[in-house]
Amino acid sequence: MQSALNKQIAEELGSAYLYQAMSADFAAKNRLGMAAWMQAQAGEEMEHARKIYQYILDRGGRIELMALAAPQQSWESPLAVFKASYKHEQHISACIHDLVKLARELDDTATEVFLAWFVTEQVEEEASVDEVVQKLNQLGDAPHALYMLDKELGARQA
Ligand code: OFO
Repeated sequence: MQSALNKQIAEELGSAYLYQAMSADFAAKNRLGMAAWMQAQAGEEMEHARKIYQYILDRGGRIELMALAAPQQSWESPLAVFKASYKHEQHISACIHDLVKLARELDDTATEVFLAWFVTEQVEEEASVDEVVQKLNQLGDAPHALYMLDKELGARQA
């Protein structure tokens, strides 16, 4: 369980790294609201990693930090970014569900209960990204509408 949780720390830090790269790509293309939204998302991912980190320590376990691969640096459109983010969140949900299964197999009730927060969080994460994907699908490439959406996303509270 400890080894699987350490791998999940790397997944969460990898999520933060990916979203920071998405934020940087938006910033380079002057989509500053979307850049801020992704920056806030990267911050949430760091929090996810810290939660698991602290849990391992609380259980008297050992932290093992792993190498992170460089994320993609550039995307062709805002829709491509948010679609990639949605796909990534589905991957993270699958990782969390695998951790729950493992905790059950090991009869590790404390870890199963700890992971319940992440199960709920993933429902929210997928829904919030999917909402942006749906909006972008409706807007197409209409520049004025994209400008308004950029402003709306920039209002996200971290
Ligand atoms: Fe995006 O929820 Fe963690 O990784």
